[in-house]
Amino acid sequence: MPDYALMNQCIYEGKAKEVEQMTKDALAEGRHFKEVLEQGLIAGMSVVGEDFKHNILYVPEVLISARAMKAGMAVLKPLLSAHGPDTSSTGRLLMGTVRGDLHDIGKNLVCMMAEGAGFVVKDIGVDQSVEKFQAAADEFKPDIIGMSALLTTTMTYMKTVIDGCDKPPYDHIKMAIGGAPISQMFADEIGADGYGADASSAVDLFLYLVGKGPAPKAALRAGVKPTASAIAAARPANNVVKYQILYWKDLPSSVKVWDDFGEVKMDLPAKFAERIDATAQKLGLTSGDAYTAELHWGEEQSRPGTPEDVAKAIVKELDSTA
Ligand code: B12
Repeated sequence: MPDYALMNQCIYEGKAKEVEQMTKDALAEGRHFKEVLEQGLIAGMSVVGEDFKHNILYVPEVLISARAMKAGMAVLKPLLSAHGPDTSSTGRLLMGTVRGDLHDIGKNLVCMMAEGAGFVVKDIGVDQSVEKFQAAADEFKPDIIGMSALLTTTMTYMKTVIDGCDKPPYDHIKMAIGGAPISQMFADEIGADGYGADASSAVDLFLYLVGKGPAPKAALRAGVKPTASAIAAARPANNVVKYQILYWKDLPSSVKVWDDFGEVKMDLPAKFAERIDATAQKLGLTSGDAYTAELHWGEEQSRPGTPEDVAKAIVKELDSTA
């Protein structure tokens, strides 16, 4: 019997090679590919999804887990496609980033998490026109079309795709949207069926749209969590926190600070992201994989104070030296 608990743990820790080997071993042992998919891969990724939802894991860690799951999926893919359209799947999701937009890290993450939840996913990539979405829908027959946009200049194109799919044979397909500049208000404005603020709310939304989950609660972006006064009172006066800075190459991007009572994550001001963007483009590290490969946490350090105060102080210091 394969050690599925260990396989789940390897996905959580992002051990791609181990996941790939364990998937191969499970099949060689004669286990059904669906069992390996559900108990080995999907179960592992769902723990990652839950921890991401509760801010225990952050985007870079989830990306690393997603890569590990992808390594296992690559082994199962030929078997999955050999069995034709999977009628027992959770649903069929067609995903793409809209025309003019090359950002795909968030989209890829949503695809991996949706696969992890049992959806059959077709990802048509970045810079996709309404005609390309329609052509892919003709062939793939999705229940949901998911669109991603990261630029205020490209998000408006989502309406073009929605309008283009508001006629037979596409009008039964649910239209979901997401990306950093997107909000529920924008989704309502352009007639989308739903919006997801992050990968785990995206999966909740997709489940709802195929009638397999409850209506998602109003999507809110995770920010600095309000700290209950009871927690503040429990902190000793000489409290010490730990912190780490997230870097892209040697460029800082965000900071996380925690103690026994809570954790805070803060992004640095927009100019830091702009600098990272410019450097990534100059170096040609623009594909999702090449870009994420450069993300890493700096060493763990400590300071006196509360997570909120220390996070604010570090952001201020980095800002003043930039
Ligand atoms: C990485 C990055 C890049 C990389 C992209 C690499 C890649 N292959 O994706 C590179 C360097 C190529 C790049 C280029 C550019 N970028 Co850029 N980039 C970013 C950056 C730093 C991070 C984006 C990201 O990956 N976030 C992490 C992912 C996981 O989050 P996410 O995409 O939001 O996805 C989550 C949710 O939104 C949701 N979601 C996403 N899609 C979907 C879909 C559905 C259906 C659902 C339900 C949910 C959902 O779930 C995801 C997972 O949790 C942001 C800054 C920032 N902090 O956001 C700027 C940023 C988006 N970029 C920006 C800009 C301006 C550009 C450039 C125009 C720069 C330039 N001057 O050339 C170019 C544009 C290229 C183009 N035509 O697209 C601006 C956008 C400003 C604006 N409001 O329009 C930002 C905000 C930086 C800034 N402050 O200036 N960029």
